Amino acid sequence: MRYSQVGVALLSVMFILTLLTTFAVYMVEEDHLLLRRAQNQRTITQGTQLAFGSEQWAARVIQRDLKLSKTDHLGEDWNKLGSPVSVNDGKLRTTITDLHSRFNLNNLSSRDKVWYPAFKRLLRLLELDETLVEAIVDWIDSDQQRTHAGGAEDLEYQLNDPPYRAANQSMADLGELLYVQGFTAEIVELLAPFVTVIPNAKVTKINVNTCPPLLLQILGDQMTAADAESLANARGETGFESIEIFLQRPELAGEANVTAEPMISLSSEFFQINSQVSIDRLGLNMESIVTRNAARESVSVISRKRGYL
Ligand SMILES: [Ca+2]
Ligand SMILES: [Ca+2]
Repeated sequence: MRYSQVGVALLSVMFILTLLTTFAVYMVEEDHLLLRRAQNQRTITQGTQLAFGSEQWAARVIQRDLKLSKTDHLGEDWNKLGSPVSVNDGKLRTTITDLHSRFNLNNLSSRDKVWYPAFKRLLRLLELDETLVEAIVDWIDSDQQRTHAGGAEDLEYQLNDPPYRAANQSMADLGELLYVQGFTAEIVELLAPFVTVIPNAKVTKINVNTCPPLLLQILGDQMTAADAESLANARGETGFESIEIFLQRPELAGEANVTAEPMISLSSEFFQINSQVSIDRLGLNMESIVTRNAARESVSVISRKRGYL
């Protein structure tokens, strides 16, 4: 048995243990009245508990990963979840996404020399208007000065119907982008696979072991799609082991070597756990953002979003 298979088997055992704890709560006598309303309520509670069980389990997988490697890459156990698991009358699907595999929009709090030009490159590669970045900077920065003609502050948002104001602070959710001048649902959908919002003022780097090739291409102005593909392939099954090895790659020779350095990492701190529960007629999706502290070997939830289908 390969090591990774042993790893996955162990994860399943951990998962079952977590669920047993959850289900102990539901081993209660059947309600004789069988009121549909009570049943619905019970299904919602049970589904919610399952989602929390899934979150707890995934958090343990992320925590356990610290003991297995110093870097984070796509060949690791946390990235192997996703198969639906049958539980009692329902199904549960848990997935973990490394949020450092995306561009954190909260890095755009000013027209800096690192993230601002990199985001412009992303917009260009997606064939979007580069000045969209100006509106994000204004949305996040604390002042009321438009940074550029493409920007927008209270004065511009007050003209909308209904009028509203710029957030003037870091974003809390990707959905907020729909309020930023120039962004439409189509643009947000196009950007979504490559960007994230980590509800934290801190700048987060891009993990080059987990990000899509398009984000490798924004590391330098002269990078081509072929360079990015070649870099992604060079990660192999276990990813790059050091930043030095990565920066020495021929694809990054010259200017990209300098522009890439402040943007990249090989390990991650923020992850998103998705717990999809379907039980009875209920569909529940819970998104939890967690932060992992390597020094303390701890994982804690910083935000949760729940939606019913
Ligand atoms: Ca790891
Ligand atoms: Ca502002």
